[in-house]
Order: sequence, then C-alpha cells, then structure tokens
Amino acid sequence: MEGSLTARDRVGIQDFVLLDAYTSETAFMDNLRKRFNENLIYTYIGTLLVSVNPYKELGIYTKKQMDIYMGVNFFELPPHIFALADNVYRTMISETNNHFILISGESGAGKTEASKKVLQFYAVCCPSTRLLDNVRDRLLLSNPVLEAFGNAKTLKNDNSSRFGKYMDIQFDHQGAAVGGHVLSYLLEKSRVVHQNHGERNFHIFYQLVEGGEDELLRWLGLERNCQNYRFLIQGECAKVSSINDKSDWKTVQKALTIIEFSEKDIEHLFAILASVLHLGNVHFGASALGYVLSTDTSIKFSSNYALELLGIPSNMLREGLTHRKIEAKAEEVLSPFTAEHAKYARDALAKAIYGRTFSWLVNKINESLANKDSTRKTVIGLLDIYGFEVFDVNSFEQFCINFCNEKLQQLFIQLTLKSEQEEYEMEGIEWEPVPYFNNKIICDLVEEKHRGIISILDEECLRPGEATDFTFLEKLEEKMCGHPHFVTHKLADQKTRKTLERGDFRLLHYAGEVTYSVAGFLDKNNDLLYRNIKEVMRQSKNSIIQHCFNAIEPDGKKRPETVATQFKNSLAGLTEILMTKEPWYVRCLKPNHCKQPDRFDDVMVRHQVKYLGLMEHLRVRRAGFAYRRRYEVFLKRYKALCPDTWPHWKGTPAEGVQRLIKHLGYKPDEYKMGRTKIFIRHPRTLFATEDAFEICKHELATRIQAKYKGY
Ligand code: AOV
Ligand code: MG
Repeated sequence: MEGSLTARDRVGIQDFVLLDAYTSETAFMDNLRKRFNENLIYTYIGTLLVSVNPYKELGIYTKKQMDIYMGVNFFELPPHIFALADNVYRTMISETNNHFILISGESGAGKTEASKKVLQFYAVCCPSTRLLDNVRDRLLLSNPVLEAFGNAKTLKNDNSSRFGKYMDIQFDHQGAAVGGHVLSYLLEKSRVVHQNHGERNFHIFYQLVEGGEDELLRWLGLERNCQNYRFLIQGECAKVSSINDKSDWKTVQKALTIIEFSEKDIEHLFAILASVLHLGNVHFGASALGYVLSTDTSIKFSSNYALELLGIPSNMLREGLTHRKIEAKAEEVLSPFTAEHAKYARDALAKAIYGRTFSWLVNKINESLANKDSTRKTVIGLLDIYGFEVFDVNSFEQFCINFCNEKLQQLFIQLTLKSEQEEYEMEGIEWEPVPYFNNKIICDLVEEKHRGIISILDEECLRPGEATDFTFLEKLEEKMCGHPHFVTHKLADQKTRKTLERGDFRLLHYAGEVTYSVAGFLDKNNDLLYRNIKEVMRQSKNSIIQHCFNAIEPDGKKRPETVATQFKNSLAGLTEILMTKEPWYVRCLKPNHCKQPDRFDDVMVRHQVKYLGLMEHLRVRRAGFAYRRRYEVFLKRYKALCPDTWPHWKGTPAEGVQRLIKHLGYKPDEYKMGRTKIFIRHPRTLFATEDAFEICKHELATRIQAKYKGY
C-alpha cells in the first residue's frame, strides 16, 4: 500500500512505529498533518489508535467498510476504528477474556463519535440469532436516548457529553452480542437551571418544544417557542445550525418504544420535562421586607402546571418553594423565604428532579439491555467520558470533569508507560528507561485523603453557616501553598505569567492550566434539597418522581456523601473494573478550535500530542516488544510446529521455547527471552507463527481424516 516513495510521501506512514525519525516530534507532526490533509484521520502507534477529528463526513463508516475490516489482520488494512474494534473482538473470542477500550481526548476531539462507531460495528458485524436481534437494536438505540438527556451544546462542542459513560457489551461464547450494561458518572445537572452564553440546556428540552406533537404540547401546557422558557434561553442560542431538534425528537421517541418504555413511563417522563420548564418560569415577587410573595400570579400560573404534571396535591409545592419548615417545641412553624432563597429552592428542585430522572433512565435502559441467562459471557467495555475542558470561567463542574481526565491519564500511564517498563526490568530484559511525566502528583493534590482539595472542600461543607466559598479558598491557599501544581492569586505572577483574580485558584493540569472560580463550590458540593420539598415530592402521583424520591436515603443522622467525594469514589470503582480487563486505546485529537474541516492547527495539535504522552508511548513501543507470552503458554500453543517439542517436551518450558523458535527461524533481533516470558518485537513475527500453526492444524486434521477413511 505504501510501497512507492511518492505514495508514502503523500499519505505518510500508517504506523508511527515504522517512522524512521521516531523520536522527533516534528516528524510525528509531519506524518499526522500529511495524513489529515489526505483525509486519513487514523494512524497507529502499534495497537494504539490515534484519531484526528475531521469535522466532516468521510463516508468511511458504511456497511461495506465494516465488511472490509471484519476478520482481517490488524496491520493488513489502513488504520481504522473498525480494525481496532475487530481486533479487540477477535482477541476476546480466542482468549475468552474481558477487554475495554479507553477513548480519550479533550472536549470535541471525537470520543463519543468513536464510541458510537465501535458499538455500530459490533451491532452490525457480530453473529446473531433472530431471537437476539432486538438486543442489537436496543444497544444501538440506547445512545440517542442517553445523548438527548445527557448531552448539550457547549462552546467547545455542539454535542458535548455532560456525563461520563462506561458501557459493557456482553457476548456469548459464539460471539453474539447478547446484552449490555451502562454505568453513568456525575451528570452536570447545574445546566438545567443555568447555561453560559453560547451554550444550551440538555438537547431533550429543545427536542420536546420543537418536535413534540401539538396535542402533546397542549397537554403539557407548553408553547412551541423556546423563547418562552427561561431555562432554555440563558445562553441565547436555542437554535443551533448543526442540530435538528425536530428529527432528533422522532429518533428519541422511536428509541424509547424499542427500548420498551411503557406508554405510561413515556408520558410521565415528558410530564417531568415540562414541569421543569414550568418551574423555570416561576417568578418570585418580594414584599417590602424582601420576603417572597406567594400570591404572585406567575407562581400560580406556572406552578399550577408544574404541580399538575408532577401529580402533587395543590398548594404543597408552592408552600415548599416559599417557606421553610422549622420544628420548634414539638410544633412545626412555617417561616417564609426571601425571594432570593425561594429562587434557590426552585433551582435545587429542578436540578434534583432532572438528575434523579436521568439515573432512573439509565436504570431503565439497563433493565432492557440485561441478559437474563446465566451462561458465561465475555465483555468489551467502552469508556466515553467528558473530555478535558477550559472555559473563560471554570467552576465546580470543570473541576470534576478535569479531575476525571486526570485520573484516566493516570490509568493510561500506569497501564502503558509504567507497568510496561517495570515488566522489562522484572523480566531482566535490557532496557533504556523512557522518561515521562507522571501526573500522579496532580491526582493526589485533588483526591488525597485528609489533605487533598476534595477533603478540604468537604471539611468546609461540614461547617454550615460559618464556611463560605472564600473560607474554602483561604484554607486551600494555606494548605496547598508551595505545591508545584497549585497557584493562588498571591503566587500567580511567580509561577505563570497570567495574574489571578481574588476568588480564583489555578491548577496546572497534565493538559494545561485551568483557573477555577470558587463561587458556588460549597453549594454544588453539598447539593442539598430542603427536607419539606423532598417530602412533597414523595407524594407525587408521577410514578418516576415517586420512585426517584422514595429511593432509600442514607440514614438521616449520617451525613450523605458530598458530590465530589461520591464522584471520587465512583472513579476509583471504575478504575477497579478496568484493571481486571485487557486495555485498548483510542487517543482523539482536536485539529482546531473552530469546529471546522480541513484546518490543522499545528500548535494546538502539538500540545495535545505532548500532554497525551504519545511520543513517550511511541518510544516505549518502538524500543519494546509488541507481544509477550509466558513460556508455558507459548509452548503449549505452538509445540506442534517443531518435531523436538511435539508431542511432549521434557525439559523446562523456556528451553522448549528456545528449541521451537530456533526451528521456526526467529532472528536474534526479533525476540528476547525474559525470566518467565518470551518477548516478540513485531506483530508480524507472531502472525507468521500463527499462520504456520493454522496450516499445521489443517494438515493434522487431514491426516487424521485420511487415517480413518481406511477403516
Ligand atoms: P467528544 O465526545 O470528544 O467531546 P464528539 O465525539 O462529540 O466529541 O465530536 C464532536 C463533533 O465532531 C461531532 O459532533 C462531529 O460533528 C465531529 N466528529 C467527531 N468525530 C468525527 C468523525 N470521525 N467523522 C466526522 N465527524 C466527526 V465532549 O463529549 O465535549 O468531551 O464532553
Ligand atoms: Mg462526548
């Protein structure tokens, strides 16, 4: 394919490992740019796939393309996400073990698109029985539903994931996709009540208002005009040219039926969405003393609708939104809120309703994807989370998202750069260490017990009334002072050139520096909902709300875990899940900031190549060995290829392997013998051995057949 010099000059090299000047970042960039200009967005580093977002349809994801890649050796065709998917699948079948594909890259780099392509490949290409056809449809259609409720337009990406998603696809022993399971991570629910300029609320709201049938809207008391709803227009961009809310609505509706949501479920789900929009329009007037006026007509109008839709007894919610219940001397006293306070209660309720409904939705999808038979299955996990993001103003949400990316980078480092090099050392293989930046120091800064930023934040959340966002910042400054990745406004000039506002702190992340504004940190971390509002919600006639608010709450006395701590723990859980599986990587790169095709911003891409550690990965790959097998395993599989080792080898496995590969004609630079394993440098060596094995198996079978024919 890349035989002639001119072709190679034009399209570059499809595996960076084969690059002559493999240590040169410039050569790496040249190759990447060359290929991008030819619409070749994929390049390998060994088995790792690098992908550059083309921001245009390339026509490379058709059924025909899938057929081309199905069942073909990894390096025989041009790099493609389908080749990776196919390779993972076939390894899973032949080794009957579990795998996961880690898709990473910053916001807008193409993670979600990549994960969808992988899922489509499995749904279309894996064998299936007619019985299981609907599993494939459900797997595929879970995506538009989750995206409608969990994605939104941000300044970085018109379809930005605002939750983290890990999906297991389960296969039976014949390789048919038989089920799935989704784990979701921290939804950015503050978006329900607030959107920055140029951003939108979650897609589903616009889909409903734009696409909902007349009758449905009438029933929900909604008008077909996003401008009428405060929760939809704060970003002043309800309409987005790249998004067709109307047709997306149709897709989601169809998907909901195929995933087997009952008519009642769907009705209740839409009622919840509408009630959130109505809640957003509840306006609180204030008395001369600042207290909320519960006689205000807008409260009545909007909240009547909200109440009706939520199936809540009249007046209860209104009271909950405008008064606090205080228990005094065995008596309950209602104390009125200020208008400010009432707004806060309203927003907290809208967020709680949406957040809990989202969790309900994920559960519902899981019920529909669950495979009930108990035979052993193997899985391929797909990890698609929110990418690293930096805006003009960054808040608690970005802090959590960027921490999550920091953790995934740590996982990547541990699984590739660190453990790979440690293994060579352990096996006694001569090795020139490749230096790399280990971001563990930043992970620790955020999550270390008793000392990290999350712990300090939690401590402040324990001092209601006394602590504020600013006391939190003061504590941070006091405790983190001098940390190489933490900058306060006092030290800003010394460490970075840019100054910092009071009220901000800056973290030097693996992917760059981010300035966080502390405003709202305590509140978002606490995520409190007034008790009497919760009680009101429990009485709802809406089955989803009822379910969401009646779920067992942690023991009243025990303090519920804060948002950041919950998130930290769920990420630790995720790491544990992943560590038991065999990893594969897709590293997505974003070519420009303007979401435009055919623009390759050198500085920007080079920065990503750097922080993703691609050069280091290439160096380790290039100097290292693509395959390794324990001597016993290698010998057991291939011993039939050598008369000395077949059928039984009496010596040590290492000696047997030595004899075997000598017979096969391995050259000295193709392999190394470690303490317990043989290391093979290039995949092609193993492929050749594997081919010989196939022929040998075939011959053996023919011989046996011939022998029995004689009888
Ligand atoms: P992300 O998942 O990495 O960002 P997406 O996968 O949503 O990014 O990609 C952003 C947009 O880029 C998509 O909506 C497409 O328009 C375009 N795009 C990405 N990959 C391709 C491709 N292979 N071919 C054509 N267009 C593509 V975020 O979720 O924001 O971190 O939180
Ligand atoms: Mg995404």
